[in-house]
Amino acid sequence: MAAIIRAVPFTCIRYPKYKSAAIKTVSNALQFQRLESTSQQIPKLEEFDKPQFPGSQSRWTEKLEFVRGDIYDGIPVYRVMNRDGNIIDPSHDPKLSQETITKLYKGMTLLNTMDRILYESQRQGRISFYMTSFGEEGTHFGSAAALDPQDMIYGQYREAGVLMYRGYTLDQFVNQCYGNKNDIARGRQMPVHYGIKSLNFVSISSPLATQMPQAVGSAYALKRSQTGLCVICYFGEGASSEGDAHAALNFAATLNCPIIFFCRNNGYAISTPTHEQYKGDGIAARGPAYGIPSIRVDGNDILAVYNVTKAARQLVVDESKPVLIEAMTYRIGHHSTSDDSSAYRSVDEVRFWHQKDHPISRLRKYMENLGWWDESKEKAWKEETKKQVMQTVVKAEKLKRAPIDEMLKDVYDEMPPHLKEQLEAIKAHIEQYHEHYPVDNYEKN
Ligand SMILES: Cc1ncc(C[n+]2csc(CCOP(=O)(O)OP(=O)(O)O)c2C)c(N)n1
Ligand SMILES: [Mg+2]
Repeated sequence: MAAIIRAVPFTCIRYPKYKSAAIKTVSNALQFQRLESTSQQIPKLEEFDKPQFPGSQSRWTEKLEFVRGDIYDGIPVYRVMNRDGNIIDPSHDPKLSQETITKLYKGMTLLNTMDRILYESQRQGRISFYMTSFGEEGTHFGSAAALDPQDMIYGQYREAGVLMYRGYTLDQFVNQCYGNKNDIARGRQMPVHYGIKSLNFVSISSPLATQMPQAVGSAYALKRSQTGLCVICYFGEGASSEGDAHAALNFAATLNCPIIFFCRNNGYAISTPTHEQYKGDGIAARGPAYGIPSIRVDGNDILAVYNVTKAARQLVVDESKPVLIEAMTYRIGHHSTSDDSSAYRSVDEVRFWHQKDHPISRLRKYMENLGWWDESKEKAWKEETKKQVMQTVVKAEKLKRAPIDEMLKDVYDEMPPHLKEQLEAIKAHIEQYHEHYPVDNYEKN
């Protein structure tokens, strides 16, 4: 009896899952003390014959077996629509209104047009760098639509659609890529390294996975302030191989942080295909090892991405714990303007995804099935988007760059003496050799 009671708190602390059984056992035992004369059974001591090692939740075995990576078929891919845009199980149709679906479709296609034009701008030497999101539009818009606008977003760099859904304007995108005086970052970031406080979108930084522990820190702060909000952190499957990814997942799990880890598995980390990146069942399979509820979703099915992110948000906020989503998709474009993917993958492979499994065409089929979209609307909208983006680019190109003085500002609240000195030296140098610098392209102070 005494042994049983002593064992209970010990078991509960380490293994919360046994808590209710243990509490029941104790109350049974206590009852037994009071009802000695009845025939009630003392619980079997074998119930507690489980390994007591701190940090394990398993049972004993006498079989000598290695746990292999191929013990199961893999985590299934959740989908709502088939490739023809038909809903498979009507109970999973989120039944978004025509207005919402049209907004999502228009956003995805606008992003697509903006990507084409800014990609070409880089090829023509008008901007220094660009990254497209071709083929991944469903992951951006499907997830963004399921969030609260106040939820904090940490991106990797290929999530322009999330920002577009939040309300970042074409002017803001294009000014950032041109690094002109109207760019919020005043030209001090590489193109596509967007960031905007008012939309709760933290500035992009290129070193892979650095956003992940930072996002967990934000989520921890949100948990402490009890706002009912959460963080979503986007990252590529390539970034998941960074040590920072491990640190982030483990901290989020152990500190019970309200964060959605959203992995875009697009098949490549630049030229490295997934089969050379990892040997396990993708990224979702890592979640349970961290104690994180995880799910895999068809990233080319915007409705599935929406459902999964919405459910994840609910879980994250209600239970204050992280969730891991692995959205399966395909990077149709080159990694960036610094890459030529024909060196490491076939044209046929890319064509398959472009023609047979594209998130935009799938949503279009869904809309056409409902009579919400047709060829003439498509044609008019395509022309409209092209016009809008071209006009924005023309405007952005005419704008000067921010004054040279701005270059070293905003790093510190107050500029320290060593930066002041450097700034004076830069200005004196440009003054002396002004004929070698395009000084007229910069706004005067
Ligand atoms: C720490 C670090 N290592 C390497 C790089 C170079 N790099 C930039 S993007 C990239 C691939 C990332 O792939 P993934 O996370 O799958 O994202 P995707 O580009 O496919 O969207 C690499 C290796 C980097 N930016 N940072
Ligand atoms: Mg990738």
